[in-house]
Amino acid sequence: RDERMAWWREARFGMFIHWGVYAVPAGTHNGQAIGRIGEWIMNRGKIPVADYRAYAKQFNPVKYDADAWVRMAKDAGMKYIVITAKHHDGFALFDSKVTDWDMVDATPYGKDLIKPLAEACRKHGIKLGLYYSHAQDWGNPGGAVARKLTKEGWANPDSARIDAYTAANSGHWDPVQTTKTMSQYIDDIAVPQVKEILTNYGDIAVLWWDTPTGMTDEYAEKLNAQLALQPKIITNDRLKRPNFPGDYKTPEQRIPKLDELDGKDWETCMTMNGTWGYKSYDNNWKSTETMVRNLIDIASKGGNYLLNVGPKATGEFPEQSIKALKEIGAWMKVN
Ligand code: FUL
Repeated sequence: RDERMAWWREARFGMFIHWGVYAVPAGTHNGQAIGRIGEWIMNRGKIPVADYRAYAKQFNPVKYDADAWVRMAKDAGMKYIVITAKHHDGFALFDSKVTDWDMVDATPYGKDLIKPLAEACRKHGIKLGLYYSHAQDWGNPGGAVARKLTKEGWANPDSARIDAYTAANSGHWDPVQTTKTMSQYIDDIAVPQVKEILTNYGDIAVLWWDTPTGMTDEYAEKLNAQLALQPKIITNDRLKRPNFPGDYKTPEQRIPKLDELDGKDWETCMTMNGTWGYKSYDNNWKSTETMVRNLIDIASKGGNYLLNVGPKATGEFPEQSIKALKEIGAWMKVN
């Protein structure tokens, strides 16, 4: 394990990328601003599966330049990239043979987005990790749904009825979502897709599981077994708690205090503004100074900093992210 972890322990700094169909609505659905993090818009807005799928028809990132993305990460001093191969909306950025809810089949762009990124990472000596939402999947039948209720209710005029429905259906809001069991979803979608992402893109350095909603040890075992396809891979701690601790812990949006450290490896993931997935009107940007201070704080405590970029549907990074990456890179060069 120490051997597998060696590069990661020295890396200190990586780029998280949250990219998917949610970059199209970018925080607004039917003229209504949907609260909180952008990649949750389908759930927060209780958008029916068919309506959300319509957004994919507008996902045409013709300005996507994987090489430029990797260079921006590298110039900022980052050593690895972790991108959302599939987030909770179930949409695969890669070419998946087990569903048509993917980049190749559901969008006008029609091309795998992971492939060019894997190639660019290899070319520039940057490690590539893949985030995969293994339990939650709101777009493929049978996937789990975590409920994130708030005091004000759902951002939907019909929220009372929908609330009653989700309460009775484990968080699901569209009958299509429950046409399969979770066990079927694990066998038909999650396991084969993890196989796909660990087979088709060369070396994958990290598998970043997320939100173990509804997971059993049996499901986790099936998914975990796929890691054998990449003998050098490392994983985070989100496959299933507590029996699958993975290789490192993942404090989210926070830096552990000194007395919380227990000798285990850890990585703080953090947004540059208030959202992971792109939201057109989120201007709550951290200053570059704050981000550099965070990096110093984290590195001095022995952790890694996974700093997020939420690209637009066009394939471009937000201007503020580009600027921050440049400024962090300038600081890294003199220190
Ligand atoms: C969370 C997810 O629910 C968020 O959407 C985001 O991906 C974050 C890094 O992990 O648990």
